[in-house]
This record gives sequence, structure tokens and C-alpha cells, in this order.
Amino acid sequence: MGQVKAAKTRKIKSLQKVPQPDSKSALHVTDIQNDFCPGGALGVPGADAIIPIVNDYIRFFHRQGFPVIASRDWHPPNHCSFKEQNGIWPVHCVQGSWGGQFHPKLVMAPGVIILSKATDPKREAYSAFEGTPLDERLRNLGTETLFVTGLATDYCVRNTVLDACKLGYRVVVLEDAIRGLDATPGDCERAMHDMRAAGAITAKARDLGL
Ligand code: VGL
Ligand code: ZN
Repeated sequence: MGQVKAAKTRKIKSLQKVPQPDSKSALHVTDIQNDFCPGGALGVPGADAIIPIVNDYIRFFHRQGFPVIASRDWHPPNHCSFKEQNGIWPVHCVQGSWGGQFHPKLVMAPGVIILSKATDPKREAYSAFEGTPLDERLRNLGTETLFVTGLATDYCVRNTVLDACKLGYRVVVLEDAIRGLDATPGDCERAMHDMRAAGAITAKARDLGL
């Protein structure tokens, strides 16, 4: 890239304003469950490190009266994504199991809306919009901007963000509050690229004044 073009790109980046949470915003916390954390069946490396940051975001939204929604991967014991059903994953996030519970260090503010996904044994659903009333709930709340945190960057975060973009939400991916599996190295980087290409903005705590 030429020097002039590089300078222009920098300028555009620095001018791209990060939307600040307001009454038309909601925070989404994606699948921070025991099985997706180290020690769980499908542990995401470093997942526990994001939990205090996610807690900061939850507190920040809750204090201002803005909605917080937490999704959970909530599979029946015979879910099609499990290896024993010819799927690709070890058994994880089975309904009612320890692995399916939210991580004990995740501090849910009162009033957090909890949505379960991928509950149909025959269907995989990475996006928190798929087969759930998430879109309807957000529309009823008057949400225009969705801030996204959680696990895993390259699966449920990615698919949730892409669906939110398609559905017309403004989406802010809080990159200090997500982690991915990166089973194939580069998966997380590609997911970040796909989310930005779909129109999502990426931001960190300091961009929101946290
Ligand atoms: C997820 C793999 C399998 C996720 C769910 O929440 O990202 N990943 N099921
Ligand atoms: Zn799953």
C-alpha cells in the first residue's frame, strides 16, 4: 500500500466512531458456560480471562438500565453435533449438566434475559438468533445497537454477529471480551474479518470509557 493510501486508511479508522451504549442498545453475552471454559468438554483457551471483562460490561449496561441478554448452548443428550451422533464435537452443554451451567465467576445482573439455543436434537444452531426469540425480544426492547461478548469467536459469536448484521442491527463486537477455539489456526482471525466485512464494528472497554 502506498504511503498516502495508508495514511488515509489510518485516518478513516481513527474517524470511525464507536457507538456508545444508549437506551437503544443491548449487551449480548454468548455461551459463557463451563464446557466452553478450561476444564470443560470443549474448553476455549483463555476463556476464563474474559470473564472479569464481561462482568464489567454487564455491570456497565445494568447500571444504566440497558438490557443484558445471555445465551446458552443447551443441547439434548442426543444432539446431532456430538461425535457419537456423527457430529464434530465432544458431548458438551447438555441440558441440566454442570457443563451447561454458566461459569460460576460470571456475574449475572438481576433481570438478565436468558435464552437457550440448539435445543433441537436434529439441528445445529451456532447463532443465538437461530430458533430463539432473540430478534423478537430485541425488537420489543427497541434495540438498534447490539454489543456482543462471549464464546466462541469462530462459532457462536461469529454466527450471532453475522445474523445480527443481516437483521439490520448495528453491531459492536467487544474484542476484549471474546475468545475463540482456533482449532484450525487462523479461524479467529478469519471470523474477525468476516464480522467486519458484514459491517460489525470492533471496540474495547476503553472505547466505551470503561
Ligand atoms: C459452540 C461449538 C459447538 C459455541 C457451540 O458456542 O461457539 N461451539 N457448540
Ligand atoms: Zn454446541
